Amino acid sequence: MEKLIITAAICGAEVKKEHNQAVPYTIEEIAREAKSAYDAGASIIHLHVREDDGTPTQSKKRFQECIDAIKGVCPDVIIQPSTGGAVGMTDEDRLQSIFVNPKPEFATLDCGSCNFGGDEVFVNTDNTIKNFAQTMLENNIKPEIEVFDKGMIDIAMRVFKKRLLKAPLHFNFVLGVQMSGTIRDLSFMVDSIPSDSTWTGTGIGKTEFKIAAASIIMGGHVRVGFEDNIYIEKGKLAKSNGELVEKVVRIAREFNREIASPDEARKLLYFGS
Ligand code: KMH
Ligand code: ZN
Repeated sequence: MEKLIITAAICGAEVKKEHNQAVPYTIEEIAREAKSAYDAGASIIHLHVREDDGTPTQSKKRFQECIDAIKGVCPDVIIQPSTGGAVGMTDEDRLQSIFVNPKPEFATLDCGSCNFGGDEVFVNTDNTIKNFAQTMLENNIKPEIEVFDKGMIDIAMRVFKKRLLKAPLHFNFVLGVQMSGTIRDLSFMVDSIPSDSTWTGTGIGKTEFKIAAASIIMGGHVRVGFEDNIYIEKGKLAKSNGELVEKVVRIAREFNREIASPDEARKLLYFGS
């Protein structure tokens, strides 16, 4: 089987220090958490940024500062800025994260709207998706298609048919937000994408390591991190993103999946093609 690409979603926009003290807010904390994940085996950092008080922001300046700090401690890591940001942000704000210098190699493209708990709805209209896809295409940024339920694959395929996405596509299946975190749902997603695609499995909350293990066995790639889950095991907070990545590496070893370096991940994901 191919080497395993591990993405670390180190920060997110929703989780707070009140949930786990190690959640990073400052530039130094973001760099510390990125390095812990990279040292443990992550080749991709999925990046949200915060103000020092923890407020989520899509400020280009803050992204630039955080990216420069991460590159200072792990120069070859792939940085994947979020264009999802936080619920309620405008499209214009959300897209600021990709206008850093140099342009990122990779960024998220959320391909539909979904419920985000309580009264929150994460809105991605068809026009938003097309606009974001076109902007990424024009700037030579590979999109990671974020899929919170099956309809989002169908939306992505319609955008693909309009030539706003280039094959081979890369999908990230996020289970446990809208669709449930079951192996049945993961299998259905995997069976629903073009056969030349690559994919990552992300389980939210207590489904994180179940979805990680299933993705490892099924030949996909894995995302873990504080954005998705703050526990290393039931009732025990993770000390760092690195600790979460280490656990994935241990599971992967049991199934003979070697871990991809950032350059190997670039090839496996067909960057530049
Ligand atoms: N924070 C969520 C509202 C992404 O990064 O593209 C959106 C999100 C998806 O996390
Ligand atoms: Zn995110």
